[in-house]
Amino acid sequence: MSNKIILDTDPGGDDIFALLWLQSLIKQGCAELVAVTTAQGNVDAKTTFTCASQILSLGKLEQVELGRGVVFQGVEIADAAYIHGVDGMGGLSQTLPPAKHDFSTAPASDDLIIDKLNKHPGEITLIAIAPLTNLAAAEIKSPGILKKAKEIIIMGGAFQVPGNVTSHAEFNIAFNAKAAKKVFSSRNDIVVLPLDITKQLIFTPYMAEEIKKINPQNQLSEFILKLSEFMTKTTLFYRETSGIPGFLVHDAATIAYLFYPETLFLQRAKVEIETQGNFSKGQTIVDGRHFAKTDVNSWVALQANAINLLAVLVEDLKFLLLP
Ligand SMILES: [Ca+2]
Repeated sequence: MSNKIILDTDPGGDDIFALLWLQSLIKQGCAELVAVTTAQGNVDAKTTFTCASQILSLGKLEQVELGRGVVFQGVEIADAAYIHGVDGMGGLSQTLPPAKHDFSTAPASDDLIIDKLNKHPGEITLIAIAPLTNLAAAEIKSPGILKKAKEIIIMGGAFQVPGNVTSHAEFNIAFNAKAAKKVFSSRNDIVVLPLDITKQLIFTPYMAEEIKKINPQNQLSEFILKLSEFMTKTTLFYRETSGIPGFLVHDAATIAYLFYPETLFLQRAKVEIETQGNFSKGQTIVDGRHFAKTDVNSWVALQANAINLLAVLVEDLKFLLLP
């Protein structure tokens, strides 16, 4: 039986790796992509939409419905074009087939989430690898809708490590902290993949070269290699990998949780979102003291088997490239 999935995404280099990994699992018959809902985040809503459409076309998934991101007016932090390129994919959009989906007529991402969850209550896993604006908008429009997901898996937060946009906050949460708070109060079993583990997930150009050997003539092989090289360059500049040549595939951790849970260790916790603090806005907090865990809302991954996680990612991307 395959997993029905909605991917909420703001591509983004690491989003693209999550989406390609998912495409391999679809090819293997393990997953079914019900819709992709794009979000404003790494770059603006129209650019993430176009980027996602191009990646879907590249994987011959242009029939998958694509939502346009709900625009959040109160953004206080810069987008992440400095890491991912102005097109969200290191300038490589020119090399891909044009977008097949039309932004002007596309459904809003929150409406698409509401529609799909109502049609398949309890069946769809919602994977959120972007700021949580779309999910929160869906919950505000249709209170209780997020409970109709089979499971919600989020890449976001930083608990025992520094943040990546401020000293204490991670991008997806800090971009729209109030939206994050809304989503975390929607149910008691949110799965969280924070920077604590994604900082260990360094994908290297060497891995991309190994993948390319499987089918060097395939357009996707070259795309994976070029994207890896671009992301590695910006990542080294911003010192995200302690000088190791590679880049962090944060968002891919969500796919690992769903299909290779043996690579992650999770802790039951009540995750709180700081929406006020002068210095800590967007921080994710759990109480680590030895008290009864009342009112828990999440499962948080704080340890990972990074070597095996990256190994299965590489092997699945190889499978995707097989003719
Ligand atoms: Ca993302």
